[in-house]
Amino acid sequence: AWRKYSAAGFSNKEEFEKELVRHIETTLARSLYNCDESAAYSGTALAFRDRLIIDWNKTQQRQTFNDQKRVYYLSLEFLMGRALDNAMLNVGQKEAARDGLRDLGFRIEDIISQEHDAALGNGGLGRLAACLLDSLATLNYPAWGYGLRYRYGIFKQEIVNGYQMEIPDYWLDNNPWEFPRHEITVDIQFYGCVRKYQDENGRIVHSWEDGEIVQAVAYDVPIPGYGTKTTNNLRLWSSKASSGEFDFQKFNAGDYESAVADQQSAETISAVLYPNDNLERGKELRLKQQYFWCAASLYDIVRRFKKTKRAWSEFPDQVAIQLNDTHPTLAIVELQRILIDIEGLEWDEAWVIVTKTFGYTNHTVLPEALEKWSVLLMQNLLPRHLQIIYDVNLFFLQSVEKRFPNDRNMLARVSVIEETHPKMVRMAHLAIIGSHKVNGVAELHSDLIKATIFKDFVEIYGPDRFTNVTNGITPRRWLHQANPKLSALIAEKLGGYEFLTDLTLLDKLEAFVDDKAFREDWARIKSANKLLLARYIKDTTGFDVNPNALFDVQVKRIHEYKRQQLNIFGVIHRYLSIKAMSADERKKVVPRVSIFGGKAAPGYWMAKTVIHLINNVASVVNKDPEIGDLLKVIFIEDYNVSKAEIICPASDISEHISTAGTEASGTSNMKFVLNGGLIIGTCDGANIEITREIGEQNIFLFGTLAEDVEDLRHRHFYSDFQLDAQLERVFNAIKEDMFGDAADFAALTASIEEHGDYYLVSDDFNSYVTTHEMVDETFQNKEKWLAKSITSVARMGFFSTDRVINEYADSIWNVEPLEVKD
Ligand code: 26Q
Repeated sequence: AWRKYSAAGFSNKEEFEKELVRHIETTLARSLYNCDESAAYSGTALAFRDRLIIDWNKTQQRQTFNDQKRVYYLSLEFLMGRALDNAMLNVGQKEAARDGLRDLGFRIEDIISQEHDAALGNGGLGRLAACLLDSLATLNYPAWGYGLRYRYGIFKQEIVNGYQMEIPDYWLDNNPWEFPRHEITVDIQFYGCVRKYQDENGRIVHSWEDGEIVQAVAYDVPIPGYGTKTTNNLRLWSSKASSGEFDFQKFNAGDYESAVADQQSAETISAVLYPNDNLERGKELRLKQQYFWCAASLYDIVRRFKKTKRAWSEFPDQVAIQLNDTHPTLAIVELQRILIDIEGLEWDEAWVIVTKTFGYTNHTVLPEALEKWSVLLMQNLLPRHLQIIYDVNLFFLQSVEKRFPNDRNMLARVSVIEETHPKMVRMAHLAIIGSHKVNGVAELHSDLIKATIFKDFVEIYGPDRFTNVTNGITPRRWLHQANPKLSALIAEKLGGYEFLTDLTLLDKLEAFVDDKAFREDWARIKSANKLLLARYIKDTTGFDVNPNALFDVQVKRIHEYKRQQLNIFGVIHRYLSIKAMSADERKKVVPRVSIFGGKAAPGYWMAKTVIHLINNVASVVNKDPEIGDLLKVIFIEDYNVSKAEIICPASDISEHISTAGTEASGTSNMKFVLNGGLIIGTCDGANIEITREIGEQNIFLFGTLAEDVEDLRHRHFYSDFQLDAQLERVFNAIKEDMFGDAADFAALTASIEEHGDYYLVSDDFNSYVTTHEMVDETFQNKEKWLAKSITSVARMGFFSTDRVINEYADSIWNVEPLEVKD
């Protein structure tokens, strides 16, 4: 009986309650009589954690025993959001918990919302990593994530007088989801120098000596799959002063400050997530973070491999490492260093192993986001790695020269070293040379990188090294968890929840598009979700919004290329138009709520200006008595994963309006469509494939095509720039101080009127406004709108990360699933 109890945890309401009470009274040392929501959250989390641990141990044992190839996903960001709801749904005990909590007088939703988001990421790239982990576990792949355990995640955003303020996100206090592994540590070296000598066998040896040592400590997070025992591991490294680093000599001599300073400098490495999204700034601490995490992860992976006692040549048969963008590129260099300097392999033998092991995913074409590190910085911090980079580059350039003799320009273009002042290491080039596959994240994006930034490499390696894996999202979090009502309705129609693990089954919904009762249910669910968001808006901003209005949403990081400025200019245009109308004309206006959310990188002035403008427009429009319900503008503070779970199910239309060719994929577009929202978008990133899947009659596309962007930019500079006439009216209103001091927004309007309109806001403004008129018109026809919504959801099967993971597994990793049995 004891075995059963401890191995099963709980499997019904009564057993859950028993566990909950046990944890509250003993683990938390609280009395049931003063158990608040926070204690109920902790008790529930601990009860579910016990469940996960059992499956987690089983999974790890089975994976070790079975000894087949594993995947390691290296990402500096994992934007996980909350874990409890996900754990409850994945082990299938949410109803037991709901009933048990109700018996104690709690609503499960209130308990779930006690949890602090795990926000170890900026945006799309970090959230993609989280969705991929969910699918890896659900599909039973033996896979580990490796990342950094930041003490501070992405900052919390507050809006004060219309301006963004950044508040530190300290999130680690009583986090039940992480397990410190104080026994799993790795010493990581920085600085120092390289000594070269001949050993007794006459072999040249490079020895990296006299550096500083920082300790990496492992913290493990269980990643449960949905409806499976497989519970994978996410290992996050935390930095700590190595015991040698705390200088007792200094301490005893009374030099406390300096003794503590060394320790603090070590702990700074994993202290904070860099809050830039799609922008790189060559800061030494960032490079330290990258090496610290790559070296610790590789040491761990190599240690695991060595236990199997296999020949080194088998390493790529046991290990696949995927690089989430170029941030972990040093892992390539570190593996080569381990193999040649420590394990004594020959260069060529080692390099074959390295390239077979790594795959690299590119997430951007924006030049300002391509990682470059100054050679001097690299030489100082990682002297041996720089030597290896130079050797990799030398052998690479020699091979290129053989194939393309006398093409010095080609050599300069593809070199890992950019010969500027100062010289720079181009991380993307290193990542391509050191990997067997390079992939983009949507078809257009993969084509663009082949045609532009990586064109020479396609010539050198042939097209086979480059491939596409279009992004997806996990339907567990983004449909079932975020929108339980819609998920239940779909399950009712399809006869069960199989669609959650085979999203293509959604296509069976098309048979019900004309089913009247079904359509009513569908519409009712959207209304209910809008009501929840309206309530959230009321609670957090104080504004009343009409839940029957068209909810128009743009939530994502604030960036010029994503063009929130186009959206807010469109809102101003709408406002001016309504102001100019007669009372009769106003009766025909479709009421709208324009909802914005997103963070600006703290140093990104233009993005902060856009936030300021949105908030100022909101405060003018929302209190204009002439406007009433016809238009409301809402900025939702501190947009994050858990807020996305409220917002996505409540949108009628969402905006994915990047300048064509700039958004690699976008993934929120998928979240909105999967939740029955329509989208307005440009022909960019995954919008194109969404259109292919759902049909062009079900999406509102507008704007310049990617192939025409360069030409237009050129013309802005070399022929007279003509501001769009309607946009000019908008600018005039801004300049007349209608939304506060015009000087605050001068840089924003000038970037368009005077500095070449790089993002083509003026070029696209007319078609944007016209397309929104079509949105209004379509929205008035409720039946037509509903049909589009249902049909689109039915056709979204392609965009599950389950499909994405199977593509990576087959075409890049060559790994097989491994089921975990009792
Ligand atoms: C690099 C160097 C130094 C500091 C920061 C960075 C850095 C950090 C984050 C560079 C880029 C990022 C994030 C990029 C990102 O989120 N890209 C998005 O990836 C999504 C998943 O593939 C795509 O859907 C989005 O289109 C893409 O913008």
